[in-house]
Amino acid sequence: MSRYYVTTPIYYVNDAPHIGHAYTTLACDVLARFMRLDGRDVRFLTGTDEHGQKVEKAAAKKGVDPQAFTDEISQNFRHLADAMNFSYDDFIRTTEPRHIASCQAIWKAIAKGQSPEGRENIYLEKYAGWYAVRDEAFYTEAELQEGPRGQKLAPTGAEVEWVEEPSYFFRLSDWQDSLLKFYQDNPDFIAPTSRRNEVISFVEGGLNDLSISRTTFNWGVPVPDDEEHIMYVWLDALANYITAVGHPNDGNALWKYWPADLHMVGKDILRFHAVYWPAFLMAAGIKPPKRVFAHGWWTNEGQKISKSLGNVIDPFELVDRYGLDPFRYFLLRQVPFGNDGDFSHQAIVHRLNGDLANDFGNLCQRVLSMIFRNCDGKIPPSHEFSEDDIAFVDGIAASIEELRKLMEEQSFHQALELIWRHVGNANRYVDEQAPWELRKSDPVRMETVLYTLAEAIRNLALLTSPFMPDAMTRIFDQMSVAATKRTFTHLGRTHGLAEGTALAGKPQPVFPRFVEEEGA
Ligand code: ME8
Repeated sequence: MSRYYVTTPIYYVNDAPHIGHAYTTLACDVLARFMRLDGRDVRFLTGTDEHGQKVEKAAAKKGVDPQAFTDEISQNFRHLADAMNFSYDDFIRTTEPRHIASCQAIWKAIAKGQSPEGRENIYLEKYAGWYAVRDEAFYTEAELQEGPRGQKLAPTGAEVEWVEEPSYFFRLSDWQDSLLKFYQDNPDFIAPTSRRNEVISFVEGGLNDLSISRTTFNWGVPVPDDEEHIMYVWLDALANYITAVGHPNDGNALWKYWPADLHMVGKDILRFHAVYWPAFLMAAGIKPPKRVFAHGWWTNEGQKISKSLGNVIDPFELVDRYGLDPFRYFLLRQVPFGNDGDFSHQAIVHRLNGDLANDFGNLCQRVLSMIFRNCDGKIPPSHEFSEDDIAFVDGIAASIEELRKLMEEQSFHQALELIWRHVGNANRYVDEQAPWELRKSDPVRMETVLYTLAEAIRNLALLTSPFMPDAMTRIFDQMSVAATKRTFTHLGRTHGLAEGTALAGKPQPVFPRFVEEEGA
């Protein structure tokens, strides 16, 4: 069975989860669910990034010990995963013993190897330069900008501070050619293409060696054989992807999942994943991942989302207000994946009432109610299909080929557009065939039409279920589709609906319209 290993970034536990975290993990969840339904052996990893100065400072601000602080905040990300129905297989925390062992092992492997220029990969020096705690990143003087109060800012807008301390360095500069060759040999490694080009020109511009240890605070993984130093939080964090599949224990059965098929990240952290991470891995003698996709940024009604602006979007509230699946649908349908997107309540209501309630919801409700009323509550016999009936249902099932391609490219919005073209066809088919008229004039044909539509709905629900698993489960339940028949092998006509199967009762709308409350 072909394997599929997909990962989310591990989120900093300095703050409450917000819409951005929900978005990235949702994209991975949809991929994981799609691949499972398609018969693949899936591993889906998420978790929390718990070391570093940023987390240490957040804990100190609350007057709590960092371990107690991370224990508490990490739970909030699990709660988000539950609230969003994320089907992760493993939730890693970087403070776990398995991860500390893995970090120290990758450090040792890097230190043991040599750079392509035949030099040691890790050497001890002093770091004197700029550091942004918010980004947990080092910046050169040339990269800095002046803020409104004359202060120095990183290109991300984060405040920087001057740091001078003994530090181990990773000889990144020696890995430039190897990285460029790797990008060339693996054209799908970085997506979308515009981001790939950015990374390549950054690497072509020359790489500085990277400071990979800190000495002025303690909240991190100790450097092997030098207890004065803790590992740079990004080396620690990136290693989570191999820890979770069994590194450094070579005999671990989970290692079969490496290299990962996809690291899903936001565009803010692409450089860490597409430059530093493959260089660390190559230096440690481990294969780099197959692909990194950097998606875009959500803003709130046109404004950057930030705690100081007080416009952070709470995913728990949105799930409560609009329902889980409409929210999941909106996030992946509204914005071409890879682009930035703007959140607005108006836009989500529009999607919910249009695409979901009017288009998909109405289709199901109309058809299932007609079956319930006119066919004794049972899936009617199909009798004889017309060529159009066959083309209509087979067309839906055949779109799996195109969907596979779109999912491999992470084109979620196009995948949904494609499914919704078939939803549109199905609604047109209802109108053209007018089964309510056939009831008197040709009841046998009415049964064929309703059977065909039931099959269409079942196939549409299968294709949609990675995106909206709960709502589609409700549709399958209403139609009494056997639990074992809810995978992609059951796409197609007559592969899942037995004639004469009783519906599970009077059909209920799956996507009720959203009605704005008075004064809301
Ligand atoms: O960077 N729009 O963690 P983090 C879209 N711990 N996505 C957003 C977003 C927004 N407005 N805001 C955040 C870290 N994200 C590191 C990662 S991985 C080895 C270590 C998402 O908590 C997006 O995926 O700051 C972004 O890359 C991630 O949250 C950053 O999460």
